[in-house]
Parts: sequence; C-alpha cells; structure tokens
Amino acid sequence: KEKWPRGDEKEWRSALRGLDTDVGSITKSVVHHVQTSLARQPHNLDDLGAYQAAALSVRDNLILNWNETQLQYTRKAPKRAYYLSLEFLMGRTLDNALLNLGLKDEYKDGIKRLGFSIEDILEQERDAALGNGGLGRLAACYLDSSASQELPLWGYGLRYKYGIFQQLISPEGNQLEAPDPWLEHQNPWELPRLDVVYDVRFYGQAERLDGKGRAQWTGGQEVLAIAYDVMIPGYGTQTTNNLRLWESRPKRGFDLNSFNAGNYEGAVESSNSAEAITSVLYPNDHTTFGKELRLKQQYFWTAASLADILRRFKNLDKPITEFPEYAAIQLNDTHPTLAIPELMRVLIDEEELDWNTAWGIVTNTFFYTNHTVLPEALEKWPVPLIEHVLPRHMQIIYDIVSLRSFFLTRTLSDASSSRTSVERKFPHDRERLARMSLIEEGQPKQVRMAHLACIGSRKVNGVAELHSDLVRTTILKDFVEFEGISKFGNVTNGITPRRWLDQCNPELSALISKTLKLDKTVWLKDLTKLEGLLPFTEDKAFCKEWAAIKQRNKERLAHHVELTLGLKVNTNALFDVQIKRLHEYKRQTLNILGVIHRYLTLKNMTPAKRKKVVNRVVFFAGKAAPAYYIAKLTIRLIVNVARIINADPDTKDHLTLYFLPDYSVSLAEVLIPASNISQHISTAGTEASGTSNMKFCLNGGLLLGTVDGANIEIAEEVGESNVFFFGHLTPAVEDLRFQHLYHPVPLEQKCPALAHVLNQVSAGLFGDGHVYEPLLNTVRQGDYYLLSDDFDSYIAALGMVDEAYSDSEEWVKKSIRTTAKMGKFSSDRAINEYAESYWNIEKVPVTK
Ligand code: T68
Repeated sequence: KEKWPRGDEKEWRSALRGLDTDVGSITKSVVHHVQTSLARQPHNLDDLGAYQAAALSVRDNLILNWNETQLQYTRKAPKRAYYLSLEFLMGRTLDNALLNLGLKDEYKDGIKRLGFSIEDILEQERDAALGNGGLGRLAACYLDSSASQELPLWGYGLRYKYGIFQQLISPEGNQLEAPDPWLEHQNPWELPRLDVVYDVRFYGQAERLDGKGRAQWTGGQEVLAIAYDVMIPGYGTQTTNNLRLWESRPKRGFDLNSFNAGNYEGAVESSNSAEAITSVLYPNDHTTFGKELRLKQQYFWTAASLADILRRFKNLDKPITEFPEYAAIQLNDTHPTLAIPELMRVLIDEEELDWNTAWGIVTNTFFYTNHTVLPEALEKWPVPLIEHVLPRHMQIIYDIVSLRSFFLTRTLSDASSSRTSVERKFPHDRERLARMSLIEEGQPKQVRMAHLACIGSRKVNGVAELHSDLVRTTILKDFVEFEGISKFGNVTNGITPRRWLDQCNPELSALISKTLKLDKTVWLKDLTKLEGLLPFTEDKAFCKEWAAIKQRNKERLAHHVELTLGLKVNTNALFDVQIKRLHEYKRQTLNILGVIHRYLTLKNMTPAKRKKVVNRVVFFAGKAAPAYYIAKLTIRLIVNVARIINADPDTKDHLTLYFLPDYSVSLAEVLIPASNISQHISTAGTEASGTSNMKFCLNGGLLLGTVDGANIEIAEEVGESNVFFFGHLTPAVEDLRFQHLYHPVPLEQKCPALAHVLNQVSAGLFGDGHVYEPLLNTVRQGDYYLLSDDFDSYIAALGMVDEAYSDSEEWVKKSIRTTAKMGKFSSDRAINEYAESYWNIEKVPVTK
C-alpha cells in the first residue's frame, strides 16, 4: 500500500476527485479557463478564445486520465512498446478528444449556452501537420488504436517548430511553399516536461579502448533534448497514452565571451545550430537527400528516445539482459535505424557488456517496418558524413559488418553455439556478400539503412500482402535466404474508424448505429460488425437515407470550395477524387490526361449526346516535394486544364475540375465522405499499401484502382464486382519497362488516344505547350511508370464507372457493400497484430 507522502490523507483524498462532466460543470470549467488561463474578458471573447478555453477544459480531463494510465503502467510494469516515427500527422485534436472521451454532446451544449457554436470553434484549431503523408498518418492512427485497445504503447518523435509547408498556388498554377508556424498560438495539447532532459552529442572523436570493441566518444557538440508530451486518449477507455516529442535546445545558452567582444552573431551561433535540429520537418517523401541536418535529426531523436526508454527500464531494477522482455521498439521505416548502433554503443561503452550479449539484446528489441520498395526511396547515408557527425556509430557499423554480429543468429542463449555466417552458408558467393553488405561500394561509400534495420531487428514487416511479398522477393531477398522466411512478415495497414468515419461523417455513423441497433461504441471498436449492414441493401428506405447522406456530404464539400476558392460546384455530378502526395508513381498524370481525353471526347459530341453522359466533377489535392520538378509541373497542368475546361460553355455542365490547395488531414476529413469514386492508380507494385483507399471505402466511396497495395485486399473483402480495377499486374512491369527501353514502339502506334491527348497539350490547348514538354516527355520517352501501357484500360475503367453510376440504385448497393466489408481495415486489427505477433505486449486496463 502506498503512503501519502505529505500532509493529511483525508485532505488529499477529498481534493483528489475527478472532474464533473455534466453540462453545467463544463460551462464553468470553460469560463474558468477564459478568466484564468487566458486572462480574457467574456465580453470580447472571439471564436479563437472560445476554442482555446474549451481545449484547456478538455485537456484537464485528458491529463487526469493520462496520469492514471501512467501510474498503472508504472505499478504493473508490463512490457511496453515504443513506436519511433519521425512523423506523426495528427491533424486536429479537439473534436477527436471530445469523441473519444464521449463528451461531444455535453460540450456542444455547454458551448452553445455560452453563445458559441461547436462547429465554429472546432474550425479554429490548426492542424498538427508533423508529417508528409501516409507514413505519418499511419503513426497517428496507430496511437489512437493503441490507447483504444488499452495497449501500453508510447510514440516518440520530434517537435518540429514548422510542420509540412503550406501550399499556395500561384495564378500560373505553380506550387509555392510557405512555412507552417503551427505553434504560433499556444498549443494546449502538449505538456512541456522541462525536467525530462538528455544530452545528445555530435561530432568529436571516438577512441577505441581495448580489444573488446569498447570506445570512448568525446568532444564535439552537445545539445539538449527536452520532452513535450502529447496526450493520446483511447476511445471509450480511460487509457490515455503518450506521444513524447523532443525539442532541441543549446546546452549552454550563448557564448558570453563573443558577446562581450561585440561578436553578436558568433555569440548565438551554437545556440542557433542546436535549435535548428528540430526546426523543420523535411518535406520529401520517397527520396533521400543525404543532408547533414537530417542525419542530426535522426540521431538526436533516436538517442533521446533510447535514453528515455532505458531510464524507465532501469527504474525496474532488472538485469540489463532482460531489457527485451520489457521493451519492444518499432522502427517506422529506416529513419530511426541509428537506434541500433546507438543501443550497441550504450550497452558496450556505458553498460560495459560484451559484444555478443549487446547484440543479442539489440536484435531482440527492435522491429522494422518497411514502407516502400522504390529504389530511390531506400535510405543511404554517405560513410564520410556518418564518420564526421557520429564517429562512434560508424565504428560500430563497421564492427557489425566485419567480424561480429552479422554472422550470428539472433538467440541470446546460444549465441556462441549457433554461429553461422553468410560466408559459411553460401561459400564462394562474393556477389551475394557484396549485395548484402551494410556498405555499398562507390564514391563515396554509403551505409544501406534498410540492411542495418533488417539485421538489427527481431522481425521485419511490409504494410500489405503484395508489398510484404515484394520485400521478401526483391529488396530483402538475400536476407530471407540467410535468416529464414519466418522473420519476414506482413501487417496490412489500418485506419482508425473513430476519426475516419465517426468524426468526419457523423451522419453516416448515426445511420449505421440506428440500423445495426448498436451503440457506436460497440461497432467502432469491432468494425467487422459493419457486415450487419449487408441485408439492408434490400431496404429501400435505408438505401435512400444512405444516398441522401452522401449527397449532403457532397454539398458540405461544395460549400467548402465556395468558401475557400469562391467557386460553385455542381453537386449533381459524380464526385471523383484523387488526393495524395504528388508523385510520378502515383500517376496523377494519368488522371489528368484522362480528364483531358474526356474533355476532348465531350467537345466532339453533339449537345444532345453530351446530355447523356454522366456528369463528373474531378477533385485533386496534394503537395509536391519542393524540389520535385515533374510533380510540380503536374500540378501546373492540372490547374491550367481546370482553368480552360471549367470555363468552356460546351462542356462545363458535364465536366469540371478542381485542384484544392494545401491538402491536409482536415481537408481530407471533408473530401473523403463526399466522394463517389476515388482513384488509387499507382503503377502495379509501387504503392506499398495506401491508406486513403481504406478511408474512402469506409465512407461508402467506390474505388477505381490498379491491382496494387491494399487495393488488392480491399477487393478481396468487398468483392471484385464492387471495385473498378484496370491496368497491368506487378509481374508484367519489369518486362514492359524492358520493352520500353529496348523495343520502343512509337506512341502514335501503341496508344493513339494518349498520343492525341499529349499532342493537344503540346499544341497549347492549356496555355504554353512547351512548359509541359518535360512532363510529357516522361511519357513519350522511357515511360517508366507505364502510362502508355495502362491508358486504354484506364479509360475503359472510367467508362465502366460511368455505366455503373447511371444505375443509381445498384450504385448505392455497391456503396453499402463496400462500407460493410471494411472491418479488416481498422487500425485496431493492425495494432493488435503488432502487439501479439511482434511485440508480445498485453492490454493494461485502466479503471476509474
Ligand atoms: C507510405 N510511405 C507509402 N513515406 O507510400 C504508402 N518516406 O503506400 C503506405 O500506405 C504508407 O506509407 C503507410 O504505410 C510514406 O508515406 C513517407 O512519407 C516518407 C517520408 C520521408 C521519407 C520517406
């Protein structure tokens, strides 16, 4: 039994009560925060102030749950999991927190009594956009699921001062980037932990001490890592997990000597360079740049996170060899791979363990998720750069390569008895050794992070069945042959149905609860319950309601477009949506060329014939990496095609097109419920999974896509008759590329329809043709992403969509069936797979 540390226990106990959550208490709490935390007057309170006060009031609830959860974790000392991700794309928090706490109605009412509307104040919140795309949003969904499933998991990331850039579109159609100062107003969702601080070293010298691989790392630059905690409430549980984000600060304020000597710039130089580490999120997805600051971010974050995890473990007073029994660390892609040599460094240099014991601990602690097989996205760091910034880690990586652990199997107990080496297993296979090496030869040599992550981890997984197969048979094939297939698994991605249905589509959520005769707290936590909707495809009244909700969501999107762009959208047309990062492999270009094809076809029709086609509104949104020229050119083409065709009186009733700037989680929450069809049209074998495909389908939007990523598993669930598939399959891709290179066929011959479209763009139909030449040439020459191979079947698939949409009754049925079969794609399923098959952690119920 714990003792009260001080004072009168009765006094404490009566003060330590939870918060009342009746509407009266809620308004009091909000007003209290207006007066005290914000120091504002009721009579000049605006929406922003009301948002801040409401957020602080909700935060009080989260903090109490957070405290209780962390207390339980400390007391019960379960094995914990840690999710290391450089990106957490959280979006807004207030609405989600209200729904997860089950307090939305009470706050809505309370806020109304104070003269504000909950919808208006929710709109005041800025997105927390600390991520690029799918990888970062996946991390956010997993946090939600871990808390909802009562799993003891913490996230670790960086507290970037600037998130992903804001996208502006110039009148010419160019993407412009502006900073995202999301912390401008105070952020009520984080708790600074100024007492949780670690030193992190860069540069300096590493000197070997003895023959056992030990070394001393000294000198260089030291910076501080300060913790900020973000509360992650579970849905319908008291469990509130933690996302710990690190901020970098200078270790020693500024240099007073330089300052006094009048060298003001010199005085703040080191402090600026320390602060630079967490100043901005790198906006590149799927490319590596080899920039020193990015490497420093990666090390700063992994070193601080590991130090924190180790400190927590040490409080348990267990032998260090038991570390893997108390901590599982998930590496979200290769970005945190430096955690592997860093843990080796701590275990060898500080804990003074021998190499084999240390390697045994490491390889039982880490798990690695791969998110891409695109060659240009596989991280590599130049050896000279690592040597300069992290000299001790480069030594350790060389040690792994040369003699030691690379040649050992994973088991701790029989490490010495079961030595096997690549050389022993595959004698005289020098090519294999070179392929598998951690170091790629060249000028300069480079460290292959995926190889390091693979050999340093207990298990490796891909993010959809096809992708995991590709990981096993392409990029990590040699490692499968060496270590055995059982190390290489699959966990198909998932999405949280709380945000991606209940929160973004409340009307549909209510209809589902009513129809299933289930409280939403039941089916939102067991999404397979949606199957209960299937019989209702035969219920006319239900179908009508289902369609009416989709229509209202389309009107909500139209309203948003009118507010932001001042344009009127035809809500009676089919809404066709493609929203994702701009990338050649995702083939937004295929989509826009398809739109042009449709436009040219319409132009050639008589007005009478035009009246018979399915009217269509096409939406695009997405950011291009600032240095990705071709992706930016695609945006420019989309914007200029929109400018021309939206103004064409012949066709504008039948086809319009919008590029919505500054795509974000919040914008996705408006777009996704409004789609009739969404496009996921990557070249087969390139999109690891995709997760927005799941979100659209969960909201009753149909899918038009290639046989790629999680599209395949979605089709398996909903049935192929309810999706629109087209294009070549993965096994054909390599051959087709070979053909393009060595037996090219002129485009006019191969795909006249596409050739015609390209010629129209060149001829200046959408403004200066030559501007687009570099983009068009990617198709005309080489066509690496196989647009010319898939164009005809793409156009045919669009035709099938039109045909299916014309039968509106059958379309609604397809829509219902799609939603009904999405149970598998809940991130609850995914997080439980990680918990059971990878991390070996168990639920820790937190009760009041
Ligand atoms: C995405 N990857 C995959 N990467 O493309 C997508 N990369 O298929 C998958 O569904 C998703 O991960 C979740 O598994 C990314 O989003 C990045 O954003 C990224 C960022 C920095 C460096 C490399």
